[in-house]
Amino acid sequence: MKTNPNTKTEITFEDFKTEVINDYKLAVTSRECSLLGRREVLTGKAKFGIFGDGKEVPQIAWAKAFENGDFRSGYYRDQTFMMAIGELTIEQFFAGLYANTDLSEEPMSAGRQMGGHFATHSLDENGNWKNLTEQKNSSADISPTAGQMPRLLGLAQASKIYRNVEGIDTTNFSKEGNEIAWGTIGNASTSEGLFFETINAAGVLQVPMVISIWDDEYGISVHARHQTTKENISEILKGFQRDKDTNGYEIFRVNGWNYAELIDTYQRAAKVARKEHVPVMIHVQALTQPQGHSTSGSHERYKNKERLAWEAEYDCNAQMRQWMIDNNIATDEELSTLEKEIKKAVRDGKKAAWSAFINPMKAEKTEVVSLLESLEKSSSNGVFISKLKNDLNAIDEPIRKDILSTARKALRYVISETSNEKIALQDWIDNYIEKIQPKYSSHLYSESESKAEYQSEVLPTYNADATEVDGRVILRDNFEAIFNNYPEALVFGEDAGHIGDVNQGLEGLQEKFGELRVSDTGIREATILGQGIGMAMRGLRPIAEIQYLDYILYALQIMSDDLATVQYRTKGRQKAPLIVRTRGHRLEGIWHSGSQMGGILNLIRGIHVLVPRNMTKAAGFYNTLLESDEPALIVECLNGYRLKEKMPNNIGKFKTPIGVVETIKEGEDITLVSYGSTLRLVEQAAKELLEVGIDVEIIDVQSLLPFDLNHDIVKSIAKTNRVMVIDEDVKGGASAYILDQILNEQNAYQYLDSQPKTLAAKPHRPAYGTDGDYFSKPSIEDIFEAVYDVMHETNPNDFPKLR
Ligand SMILES: Cc1ncc(C[n+]2csc(CCOP(=O)(O)OP(=O)(O)O)c2C)c(N)n1
Ligand SMILES: [Mg+2]
Repeated sequence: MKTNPNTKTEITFEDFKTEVINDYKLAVTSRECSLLGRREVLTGKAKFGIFGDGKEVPQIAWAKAFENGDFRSGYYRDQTFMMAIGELTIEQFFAGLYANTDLSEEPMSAGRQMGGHFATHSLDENGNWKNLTEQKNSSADISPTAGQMPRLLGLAQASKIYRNVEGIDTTNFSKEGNEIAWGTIGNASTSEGLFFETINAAGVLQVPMVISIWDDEYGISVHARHQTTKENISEILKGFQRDKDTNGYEIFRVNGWNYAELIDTYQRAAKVARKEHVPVMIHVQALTQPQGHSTSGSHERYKNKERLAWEAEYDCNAQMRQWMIDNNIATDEELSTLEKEIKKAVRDGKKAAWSAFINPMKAEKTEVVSLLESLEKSSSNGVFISKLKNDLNAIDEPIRKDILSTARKALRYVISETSNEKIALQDWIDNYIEKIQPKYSSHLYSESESKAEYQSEVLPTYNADATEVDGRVILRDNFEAIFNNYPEALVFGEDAGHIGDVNQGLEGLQEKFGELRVSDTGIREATILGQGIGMAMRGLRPIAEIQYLDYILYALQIMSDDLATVQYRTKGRQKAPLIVRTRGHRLEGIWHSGSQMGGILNLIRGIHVLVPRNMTKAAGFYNTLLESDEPALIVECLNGYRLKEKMPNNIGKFKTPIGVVETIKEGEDITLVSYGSTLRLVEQAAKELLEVGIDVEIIDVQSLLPFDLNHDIVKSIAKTNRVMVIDEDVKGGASAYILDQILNEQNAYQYLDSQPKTLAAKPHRPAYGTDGDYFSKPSIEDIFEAVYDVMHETNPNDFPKLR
């Protein structure tokens, strides 16, 4: 062989040999990490292990085709690839296994994710973009199988946008759209709907996406015959193959133990995807799992002797080794020496990682032991404190739980004592929690200067003769301003392109800004969401439209598992400031007027949830979010597009602040808290209540996450001494969330003279038609009567029983 598999330029046999040997070294290093990693779990030093053994060689071939600027979206088997691109050392591998919370030791997630979940840093320590074109990039993994697929689509589509849309500053993100988004998935996970949805969408969009399927015939214990029709994913996906007349995929099939063929395949795949923006599928077959699926079980339970013998023979590292000997690249002896050296290097790396993990905690233990020693002497409960101290001291390799729980328990023995030693321990505990808690809880939201909360309000302003227009016109004109102001902004969704969305909030914008920036998509909510995540991770400002709130459930898993956790799971080193636009509430029928707000709120902590009551407020939220670096969901009122609103004269500029409530009617008797479409009913009920002498105060929450950052609601309750939360979700949903915030975060209980109430919808889905709505959701009469009842209870003389 005379060609370097990487560059295809003429090289000497010696150079070639060196490259192969280096590749083999890496394969063996990765394998040794897996073997030792399993031992660390079985001996109790780490909690769980899932490794890349049996998948080493294809990942080395892949890494050779992976260039700066490219992105990976993969899963837990990809450790060899991460090592090959220089983004995972032996020490870091073990730091991940131990859950080291120091980002400089464990750069994947600072110990937040279990080992095998990989990431690179797209942001610096201040949350600013690094130059992604000068580094190899890996979007942060998530555990749900196939959950990496929707995001992969967006990572690939970003290249298409950067190549074809003019006016975007590409400096940090793209070189003419030449970047490939590389995906990996296990054979069994291709059974997931997300896989099929993504494959189809990438074929439609023709984006530079290369998906590798690591096929080891199993998904934990379940064989391919239960997973895949014909037991062969590339066989059944043959119809996606492009031909001279149609778009589609290039599909390759290659054995995972064949080093030379793998290198050739990955080079060919890269060429097609990078240059032509054609998606590629590489079915890497005949892979193995030398240690079984994970540390949780053993594969001898479900693989027969023949299969196990075959796996031993076709182990990709073993095959590569034999191939090297057969082709005079190295002798058996030379390789054995090399393998021994690697074993030692991995052992040393493991030891270093363990010391880095445990030493800081040993020091923390010493601090507490010494504090307890002093406390024991000064306390009448010294015997008990001494026992706690000795128990802690006996733990050679303590974790933070051991240390902190001992300190906290010790404090209980000195509850009724006063001493400097007690104060010292109290201070230590407070400082420790303050220092340590963020290691586990920071970065659920952005901590950068562009945090959405920092955006201050800019009010809409009006000409004296401002006209009243349909709400959707304000939204449309505001979107037009957004696309003019932000070349990197784009919107896509079902019917969002040609007709400008089902309610015409994007009317005419495709003509003005082109099909790439204002586009129609297939009916595929999960990948619409994923498209947004991937593009946002590469510096674009996507607005992903989910046609109706009711259908967000299809995308909710990806919002919850992926989008909501991006900042958190990377400790602020990746972000996806995606805006999800949807519309809902109060129209007609079970699937066009639902309000799953409680479910949404509780599942997507990490994403802002905004519920504007009209289109001016909604437009202001879009303007706010585009100036910030965080993801958000905006729920527009489905019945508000044709309601009249005054046209502001500062379209594109006014901003609705997030986390700020608005008092829309002042009153003395009771505070009514609501949001969105329901407010219109609350306002009407308020007018009618005034007729019987009840003067309510109405607060529009506007922003459910974050919630009333200034604690204005409790100020209102301090005045009225009564509160009712009204919404159209089921009982225990959003209204319960709001009441919890008011009672537990704002301590409103101290001002209450009446029981705090919630008024919500019936537990079933809303029935069809006007009567369906009337008998399913809180009506004006329901609100009137619920409020009246509270006042009757307070003052039955002035407010005699109504019914
Ligand atoms: C949505 C979801 N369901 C189930 C699991 C549990 N699980 C983890 S890995 C796995 C098997 C995956 O098999 P495959 O895709 O073939 O990958 P392999 O581990 O064989 O490389 C399962 C069922 C999960 N992580 N996510
Ligand atoms: Mg498998």
